[in-house]
Amino acid sequence: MELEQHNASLQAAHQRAFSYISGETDQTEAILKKLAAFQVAIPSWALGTGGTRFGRFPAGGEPRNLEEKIEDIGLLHKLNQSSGAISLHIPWDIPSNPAHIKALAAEQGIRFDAMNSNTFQDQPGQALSYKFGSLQHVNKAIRQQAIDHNIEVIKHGIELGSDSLTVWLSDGSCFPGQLNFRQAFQNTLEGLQEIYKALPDNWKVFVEYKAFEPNFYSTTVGDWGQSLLYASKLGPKAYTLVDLGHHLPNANIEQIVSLLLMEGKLGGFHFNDSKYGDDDLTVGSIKPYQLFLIFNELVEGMDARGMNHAKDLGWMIDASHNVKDPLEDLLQSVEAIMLTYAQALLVDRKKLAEAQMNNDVVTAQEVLQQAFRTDVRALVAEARLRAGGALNPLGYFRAAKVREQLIKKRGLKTVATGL
Ligand SMILES: [Mn+2]
Repeated sequence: MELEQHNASLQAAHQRAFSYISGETDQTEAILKKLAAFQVAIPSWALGTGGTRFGRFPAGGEPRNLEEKIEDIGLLHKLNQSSGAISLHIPWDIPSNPAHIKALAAEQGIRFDAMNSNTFQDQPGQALSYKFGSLQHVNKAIRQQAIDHNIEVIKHGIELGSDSLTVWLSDGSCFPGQLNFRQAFQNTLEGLQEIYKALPDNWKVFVEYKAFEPNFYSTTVGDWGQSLLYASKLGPKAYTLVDLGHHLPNANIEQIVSLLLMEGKLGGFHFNDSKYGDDDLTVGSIKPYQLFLIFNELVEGMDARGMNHAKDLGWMIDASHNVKDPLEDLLQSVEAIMLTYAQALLVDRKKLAEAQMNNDVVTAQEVLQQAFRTDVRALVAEARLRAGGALNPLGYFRAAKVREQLIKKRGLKTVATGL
């Protein structure tokens, strides 16, 4: 089935819905422009079926190498026109021929977003073990190995045209007494300072925090306070990265986002959803209103600082799942992000500010929920259509039997690198 044919079959229904929503706002064209510019990076580890420590059930036709991962993202981007970036994980996806990989990505309209280092597991042939941490380690040689790895990741990123590094450390402790907290912090800070020195002038480093797991008593970058402390001590190229699944239950993430933006220290975002912990479920599948409140703060905070929504923060998905087709799941995640962004753009900011000034709590809630309860699907679809995408990416994916074709080409029992 051709894309044009798919779009033509849905055009009449789409036009009805689009006319309705266009009549609800005088911002239609401005919103469509912002939606078209907004791109979400797909992580190289989300293209295959994720597993748990209990099992893994491959979908079939999964990408066998970096080239095929880029092909898959190209496919997503062709359909939704909002996935024009990839976030690479090293060493799972070391480009053996960077010029070739860069050209391949450019062909598909994909750029390289933040690079991700990995000092949370030992690689085959690795000299020293990260069992008791990496940058926090009591052994200087192990800290140095972790620093060297991060510098290596920066070099790979430079070759590909990336301009940021995300550092997530699993460092921490599982039992009281295991660590001297201050020593662990100082070691980690010194390591990050060495990595920071290796950053090109136009690069950023994102310090990602996580409350717990795999360490269950303390985490050395455990919350936004600790991340902000590192980022502040490091300097202007260092920022905090918020991963939606990395908080303690019921944390007010929208408030964290608001204050980090106020301080100019919010660097990037990892989207996913969760019910219990770092569940890494499809974006918007569990708590869509929370996602809306977060986007509301993002839009308000970025506008207050005159930031470019599309370019000034790193937007990435960080999810992994066990039961869905990974590509269908990513289409759902990107769609949820675009819908929520569109809703946040619809918030009547003037009315909200007035309600806040008057302590009119009821109106403040009404303003937010008015936007949240607006069906913006036709707005997002129109932006996608104008950019050359599919009116219904998921519908097209199934109608065109994309997974079946991938299985035919790649086989049923393939496993994506890193999984
Ligand atoms: Mn993450």
